[in-house]
Parts: sequence; C-alpha cells; structure tokens
Amino acid sequence: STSDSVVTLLDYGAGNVRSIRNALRHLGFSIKDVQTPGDILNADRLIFPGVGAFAPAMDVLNKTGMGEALCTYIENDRPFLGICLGLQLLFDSSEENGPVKGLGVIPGTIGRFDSSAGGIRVPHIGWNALQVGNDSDILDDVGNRHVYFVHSYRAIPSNENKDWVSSTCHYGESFISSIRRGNVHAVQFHPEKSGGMMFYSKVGLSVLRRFLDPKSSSKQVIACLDVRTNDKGDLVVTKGDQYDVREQSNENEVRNLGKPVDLARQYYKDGADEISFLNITGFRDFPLGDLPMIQVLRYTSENVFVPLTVGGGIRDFTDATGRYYSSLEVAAEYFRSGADKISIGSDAVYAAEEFIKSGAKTGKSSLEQISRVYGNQAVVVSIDPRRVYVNDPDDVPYKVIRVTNPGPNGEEYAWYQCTVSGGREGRPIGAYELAKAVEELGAGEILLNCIDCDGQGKGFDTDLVKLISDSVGIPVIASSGAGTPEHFSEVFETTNASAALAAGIFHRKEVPIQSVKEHLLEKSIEVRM
Ligand code: 1PR
Repeated sequence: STSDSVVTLLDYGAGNVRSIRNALRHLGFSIKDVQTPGDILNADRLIFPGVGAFAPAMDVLNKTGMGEALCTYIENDRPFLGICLGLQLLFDSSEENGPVKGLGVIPGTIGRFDSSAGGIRVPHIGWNALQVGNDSDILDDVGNRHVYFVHSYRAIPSNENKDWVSSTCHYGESFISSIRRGNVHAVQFHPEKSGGMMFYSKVGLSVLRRFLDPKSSSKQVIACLDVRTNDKGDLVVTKGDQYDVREQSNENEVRNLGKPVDLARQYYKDGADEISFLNITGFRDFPLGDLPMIQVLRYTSENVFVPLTVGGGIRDFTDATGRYYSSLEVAAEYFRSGADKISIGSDAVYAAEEFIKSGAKTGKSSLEQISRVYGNQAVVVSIDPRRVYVNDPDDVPYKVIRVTNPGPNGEEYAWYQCTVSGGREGRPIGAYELAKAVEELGAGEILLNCIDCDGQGKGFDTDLVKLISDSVGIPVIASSGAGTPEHFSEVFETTNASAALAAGIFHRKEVPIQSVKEHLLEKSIEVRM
C-alpha cells in the first residue's frame, strides 16, 4: 500500500480498539501501530483512540515518552484525530481518580457529569445530536444528526478553550463533543460506532473518512433529461442510443419517455443530487424562441431544491428578423428562470479550438463571458466525444491512451474526438485537449459524455473518465452508459469523477436512484442520503 492509504494508530493496549481497526480497514486503510515515540513523530496521520481511565493512560504516555512526542506532533499541526479519552487527555487535567495531570494542550479540567444536578444517568450512554460550529470540517456530514457516546467524564466549554471547540452536545449540561484546530481534531463520541444504521447514513464513518482524506466530499448522482420537441410539437424527455433518439419502428418517432417537469420532480424526491436538462436540439433552434424550455425551468424550480443545470444552444445568435442576441442574454434568461448552472456544448468546442490555435484568450466566447459575469461555478462544459481507435500513439496529434478493451481490429490505443451539433460533426480536437482548454477559459465543471457508451447500459467509459478527471482540477461528471448500481461504484472507485450522471436507467425505471445510493454506501462511497 502507498503512504496515502496508511494510518498510524496509537494503541497503548489498555482496551478494545478493535472496532476502530475494523472501521479503518473497511475504509480501505492499512494500519501502522505505534511502537516508539519516533513512530508518532513520523506519522502522516495519527489516530489516538483513548481507552480505559485517564490516570493509567497518562502513566503509559509519560513512561514511554509518547506523551512528549504527541505534544510535539500536535504543536506542529500534524493530522491528528483523538477519540473519547483521546480527546480528554489533551486537556490540562482530569478529576477522574485525581486530579491527574494531562497533556496540557487545551486549557480546562475534565470533570464528571453531575447526575444529581441534571437528573441524568451517568455514564452517558446513547445517541445524541451535536451543535456543530462553522469550522468543524470533519463533522461536515454530521450536521445535526446523532452520534454515539459512552462516557462519565466530559470537558466543558470555557472562555479559555473556546478557540478549540468545534461542536458541543447537551446532556444535562453543555459539554465539548469535539475540538479542532488546524489539522488537529478530537471527538468525545465514537465515530467507529456511529455508523451502524443506514438511516444515519454512516455519519460516524464519514467523520473518519473526512479526517483520513480531507479532499474527499460526497459523490453525486445526477439525473439527466434530454429534452426536445417531438414531431407533434410537444416538449418531451427523450433518450438516444449513441445519440440517436428516433425509434427504430413506429414511423421513426422521437422516443418519448415522459414530461420534463414531472420527471424532474420525481428524481428530486428519489434523491437526485442535481437535475440536468439538455435541450438537445438547441444547436439548431434558438433557445429563447423555445419558450417551453424556459417554462420547464420555472415550474421545476418551484419545488425542486437541488441544483438545476440547463444546456443546449448557448451561443451568440441572430434571429430571422436580424436581431442579435448574445450568449449572455440567453444564459441570463435561463438563470432568471431557475437554472443554477448553464452547460455549453458546441460553442465551447469552437472556443477551445480558437484558444489552442491562437494561444490567446479573446474573452469573447460564451464560456468566457458567462463565467466572467456569473462565476465559473455556474458554467459547465458538456463534452460529446467519440472513441477513435489507433494502432500507434503517434498516429494522431491528440492525447492517445492505451485502452482497457482493444478496438475491433485489435487496436490498443484510442483518442476521443470531440463533436458538435449533438454528435453530428467531428472536430479536430480531443476530449483531453478540450478539457484542459475550457478549464483555462473559465469552465467550473465538465460533463463528460461518451457517444459510444450512451444508452448502452454497459458501464461508463472509465478509461476516458480517468483520463479527464486526472487531467483537470475542476470537478468532472461521468456520463453515458450506466446500466446498474455497480457501474456507479466502478466509476467512483477507478476514477476521480466527482459525480455520475445517468438518464436511460432512471427514465425506464430499471434502477431507482435510491438503489444506486444504497449500493454506493455499502461500498463505503460517501453520498448524501
Ligand atoms: O451543443 O451547446 O447546443 O448543447 C447540446 C447539448 O445537448 C449537449 O450537452 C449535448 O451533450 C446534448 N445532446 C445533443 N444531442 C444529443 C442526443 O442525444 N442526440 N444528448 C444530446 C446528450 C447525452 C447525455 C446522456 C448520457 C446518459 N445526451 O447527457 O444523458 O449519455 O445517458 P444514459 O445514462 O442513458 O447512457 P449545445
């Protein structure tokens, strides 16, 4: 294992730290046990699950020199997580069979819950909600949910230690449930025991995960609605096979999978983290002429409270009467109607080609303008690439990768050609080159489709998703090809995608969004429940 997946554990042998070991292994970490004070000083991240009583624990720490090493480690702001007694030992002293002197890192004395005063039972055993402060970081997913406590002694918030306190909890009185300063964290509750129930969405484990991998945040599941007007003139949600949305039988009708607003509401109720509308004929019809799409956004945003993204036809446009509309006007109308983000397809390809050719930013592309006015978090670039196999990486002037599954003629390499106009026209630029360029130009996110996989239900193109998500610093949404919940865990386990998007399986009710999320949780992939 690499040092990224090793966690150092300080277990001085006083009691049961088995569950914490199990929880860490479950999260995919291997454990290095502290043998000497040097192991503490050399740790990349250290977990100290204090067990037993205060005095014998301090005894061991003092005799072995580990107490001193701990203080140095913490003073140097090294990643530290204390649990239960591992929090209490950081304080000046404890009244437990004492007074006993503690490590003295945090001002205050650990005292016993007063059962007579609060009419409470001691020890405090059970699930309680926390009052989490702004700067809690590893508690971000805990919110006001319940975590598991078992203890008779507690630290009390005071003026002297208020800079350390990141959450408090009430049990007869207010006590300190967690502390945080920089990289140093400690919790009074048991994160390794606070995750048993699906209902609590493994809050405890999320505390451990956030400590171990501060860059992690929960993965998102996005439902995508490809919207267009059918031949009867109704706005419908459709879905293609490799971008072909017409039925093979039935007069070649546009496939109709439901009404946009109804489906968006349904997916919101089912737990979608975001809804994406793509006006898939926007490249040919002027979107502001397409008032139904604006209506869809207005109605949807009335009771769907997750981010809404809308794309299709965002570019400068001159209508039949000669009136000129800038892409900013189009975007502004979408934002006013309830969109949180807009997504740009074809126009971003042209802008990227131009930028790569000239090496200079004009500031005039729709991407640059919208990003400048609304911020880059509001601009998604939707890429529609098609896989092109090659025998030799030097065959084309684009980024070529070795593919997991060779091409039809045994080709071991491929590049991903960008297309415009809904996949109808291939352009002289690869998905890799496009992604790097649009990041430069101000895109805040990439929606990465793959025409070969679209509607096939055989899984995401993880080669492509890995290539792009490793090459840019902005979030990448994996799209095209989801057929089962396992395809979602696969793409999150093998690439750095931040979100995964699907359409067909949700529209055809083959896999509910809840099942995808439950599956991800079972695989210890953090999601919002
Ligand atoms: O070029 O700025 O007007 O934007 C047009 C937008 O419309 C682009 O975002 C482009 O991706 C989209 N689009 C255009 N034509 C089609 C089509 O299908 N004929 N749909 C189209 C793109 C692809 C995905 C789809 C996933 C998941 N849809 O968004 O939802 O592949 O599908 P799956 O889970 O069923 O496999 P512009």
